[in-house]
Amino acid sequence: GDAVKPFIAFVLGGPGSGKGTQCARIASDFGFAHLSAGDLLRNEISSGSEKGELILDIIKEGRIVPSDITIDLIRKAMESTNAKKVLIDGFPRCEENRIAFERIIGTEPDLVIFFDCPEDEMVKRLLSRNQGRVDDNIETIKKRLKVFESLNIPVVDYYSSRGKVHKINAMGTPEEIFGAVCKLFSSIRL
Ligand code: UP5
Ligand code: MG
Repeated sequence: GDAVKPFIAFVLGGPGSGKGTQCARIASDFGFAHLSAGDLLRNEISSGSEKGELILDIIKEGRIVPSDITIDLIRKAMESTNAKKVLIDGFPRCEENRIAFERIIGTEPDLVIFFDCPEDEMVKRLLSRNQGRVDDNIETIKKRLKVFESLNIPVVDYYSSRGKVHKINAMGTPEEIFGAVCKLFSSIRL
C-alpha cells in the first residue's frame, strides 16, 4: 500500500530516567507504537543468534552497538507496525547513530522528548530495579552514565539547535511526569 511516513518521536534521557515507563503510558493513551531500541537488542540476544553474542558483550560494557545492527532492528519493527505514530525509545545514542538513521531511514524525527534526570536519582532507580538486567550493576551503570554524557547529550544538543527537543523534568512520581508529557502532547499537532 501507500507508504505514508509515520510521525516519529525519539525519546531520550539517561539510563533509568524513565523512558520505558513513560513510553508505555504514551503508547496506551496516545496510540503510539512503542519501539524500544534496548528491548529490540535484548530480544536479539534472547534469540541466540551470533549477532546476539556481540550485542551482549557490548551491553555488558555499557557501550553502543554498531548503528547498522540497531537500525536494521528498528527498520524491521517499523515495517511490521501499521501505526501512524511511533515512539523510538533510547535511540539514537550518539551522533553516528543519528546520522546513520537519517541516511538509511531517510527522515528526521518530528519530535524529540528528553527526560532530564539527576544522576544520583538514575543510579538509585537502576540499582533497585531488580529485573535481572546484565547492565544494572554499579560498574556498568557508571559506564552507561559516561557514555550518555559524552555521546548522547550531543544528539540532544543537535536536535535542540533544530528546535525539536521538548525537555521534561524526570524527577517526581511517574504520574507527575506523565502529567507533563500530556501537557506537551496537548500543545502539539499530531
Ligand atoms: N522508575 C521509572 N520512573 C520512575 C519515577 N518517576 N520515580 C521512581 N522510579 C521510577 O525506569 C527505570 C527504573 O526506575 C524502573 O525500575 C522503573 O520502574 C523506575 P525505566 O522506565 O526503565 O527507565 P529507562 O530510561 O527506560 O531506563 P533504561 O535502563 O531502559 O535506560 P537505558 O537507556 O540505559 O537502557 P536501554 O535499554 O535503552 O539500553 C541498554 C543498553 O543497550 C545501552 O546501554 C547500550 O549498551 C545498548 N543500546 C545500544 O547500544 N543502542 C541503542 O540504540 C539502544 C541501546
Ligand atoms: Mg528503557
